[in-house]
Amino acid sequence: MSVSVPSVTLNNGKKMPILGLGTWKSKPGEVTQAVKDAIACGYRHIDCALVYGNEPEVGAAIKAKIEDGTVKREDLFITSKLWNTFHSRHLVIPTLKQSLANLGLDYLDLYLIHWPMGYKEGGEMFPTDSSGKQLYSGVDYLDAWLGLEEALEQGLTQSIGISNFNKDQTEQILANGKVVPVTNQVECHPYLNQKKLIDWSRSKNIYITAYSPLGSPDRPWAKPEDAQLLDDPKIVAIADKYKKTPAQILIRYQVQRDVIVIPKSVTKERIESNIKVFDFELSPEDMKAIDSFDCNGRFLHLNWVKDHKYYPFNTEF
Ligand code: NAP
Ligand code: SBI
Repeated sequence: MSVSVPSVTLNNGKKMPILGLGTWKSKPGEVTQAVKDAIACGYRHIDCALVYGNEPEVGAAIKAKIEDGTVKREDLFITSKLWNTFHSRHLVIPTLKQSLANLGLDYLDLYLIHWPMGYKEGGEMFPTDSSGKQLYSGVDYLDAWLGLEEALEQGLTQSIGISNFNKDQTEQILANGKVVPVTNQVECHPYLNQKKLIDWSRSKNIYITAYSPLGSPDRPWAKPEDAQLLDDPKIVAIADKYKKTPAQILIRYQVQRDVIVIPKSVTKERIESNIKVFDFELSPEDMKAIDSFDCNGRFLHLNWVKDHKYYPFNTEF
């Protein structure tokens, strides 16, 4: 049975499915089947990025599901992201075209600046010095934004947006760009519910997209002693009450607060259950209870680059 996922209307009038499939850490050997399974059960929105190193394998699944008649290109919403080593304005369109070639597409639905921080350009995606420290570029994210605006004008992408930008950085884009970003994709789950950023972004007609909505348990730097959102007894108790899984509660929480959400899985049963969140409603009391779990619990703090002048997480929100 295929689920019909509702869409939100972005500030440019385009529609975006409120639930999509994440693909970071999805191995090239697993992601083609995962995306095929996702499209078969109703996902129409896939979140990709050049730096994930698996766009060709995501593209193979898209091609297969178009060829077998399950979907048409226009039914799908495909996002990719500009990596930190390509922020110079002249690099934006060639880099976007690389993602298009990888994915086998002639346009993206959404292109995001992946992070406000620029890394040293012209070499590897994670350039380091001899001690392993990340090497930065001084390139301003506004430069990258002007490149995204050009890509939009050329029809290479239907919409443009940002990711991991704080309020002040977003204000810089609003003050200096011509186009208002449609979304800011940020970490968001009950331990870091982003209420202030959501409320402020809403006032500017910018949707928040919640990444790592399950707490990113497969993040490479996770330690066994770290808190596990999916195992939180308070989440498990709510799940039991609704006869749903903890993941379904975490996904429904975002949908119900009008936040776009992109859980990742390569497991067919999980892909299928994670989309079944449109047949129940959390009570206002349970939404409030989940809101109260906020504890500034950021899993993707990237504190190894916290001395970058554009590191986004040194401000209140
Ligand atoms: P996530 O979606 O919070 O968690 C993914 C993990 O949860 C995987 O280990 C997955 O396992 C597991 N999982 C999925 N469904 C489950 C279920 N029903 N029950 C139990 N475990 C389940 O983490 P994420 O990958 O960090 O975030 C989601 C997506 O957001 C990414 O894939 C990426 O597309 C995007 N993202 C963007 C940024 C950014 O900087 N813009 C940063 C992080 C993430 P299996 O896969 O083994 O099933
Ligand atoms: C990567 F491909 C490699 C490392 C890494 O760490 C930070 C989080 C991130 C990212 O920048 N976007 C993601 O989805 N994950 C990532 C990606």
